[in-house]
Amino acid sequence: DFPPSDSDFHNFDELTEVVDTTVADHPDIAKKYVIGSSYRGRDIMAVKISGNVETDEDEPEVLFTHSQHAREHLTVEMAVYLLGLFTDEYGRDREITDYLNSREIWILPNLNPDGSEYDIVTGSYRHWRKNRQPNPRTSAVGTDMNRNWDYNWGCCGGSSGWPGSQTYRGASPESAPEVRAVADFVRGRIVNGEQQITVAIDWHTYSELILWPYGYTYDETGPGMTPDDYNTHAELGRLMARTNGYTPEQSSDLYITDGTINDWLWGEQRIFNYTFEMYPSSQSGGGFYPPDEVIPRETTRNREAVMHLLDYADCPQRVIGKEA
Ligand code: 0X9
Ligand code: CA
Ligand code: CA
Ligand code: ZN
Repeated sequence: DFPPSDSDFHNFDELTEVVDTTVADHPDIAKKYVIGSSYRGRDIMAVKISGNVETDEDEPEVLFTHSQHAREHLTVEMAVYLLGLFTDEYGRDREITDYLNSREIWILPNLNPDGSEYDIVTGSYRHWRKNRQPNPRTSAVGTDMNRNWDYNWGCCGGSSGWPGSQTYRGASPESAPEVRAVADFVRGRIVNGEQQITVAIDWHTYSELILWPYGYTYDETGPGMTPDDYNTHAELGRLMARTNGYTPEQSSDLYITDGTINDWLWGEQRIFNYTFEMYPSSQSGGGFYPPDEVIPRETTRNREAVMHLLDYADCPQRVIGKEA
């Protein structure tokens, strides 16, 4: 489990309990789905939150994915925070009530439960990043899920073909069962030929950044990314960054990656999307392991950014004064 001094963090059983309690207490607006299993058989959960949650209404859908990387435990706390925020404030906070009555929100609170548990099971942190899928003909375990997505997979020197690497891209795109489950879920949100999800955030730590695609190239525009697409990403990214003090930039300004969820969500699904790298800004704030005392402050810090994302879900291009 987590060390006693960090007991406010939720391990996977505790997260599951939060999800189950949340949907039990708010059955009209919150519903749990199990969209697949991890390599070791743990549930990949999705929670839908919306007015009339039982009905698939024709409302823009918003996706939050958390914890692709095992050691980035603060992102699970961000999911716990959002679950509580949306359900507790529905019918109380006017803005949240209006958003939940006009959008359908999907929170996937832990994409990599095997990795999360492996990281904490000894009681001391192991700095684990990847999933826990074995690789044939080597003792090196794990695929970096955020290099395993099926868009320009392994194209550009932004991942490794060596199983021992922290950024091992896997044997083939979607070879990680967790990535495959989430990709199938997102593809499943195509209704009558139209992707229902319009905007998304994939939560990571750390560095306090808001990143937008593409990550595989330094170019701003390219195949499938017009100047309007780029400027929409950039303007909404900057708008959100003004509320939380993170630094907004294109993903590749940090470093080149290939096979990330960001590039796939845009390149294949045309979902406007961001990587949020949460607290701290640098190693001195605790790196991947900040103390649990910071959880309330550093999750609440992203409330207004999330509200902006929900606001623009009906038409992200509105942020640059265009109607799509
Ligand atoms: O490398 C990653 O997958 C992300 N950073 S992390 O430290 N959380 O591992 C960043 C992904 C965003 N894409 C690029 N930076 N190109
Ligand atoms: Ca609804
Ligand atoms: Ca819908
Ligand atoms: Zn990460």
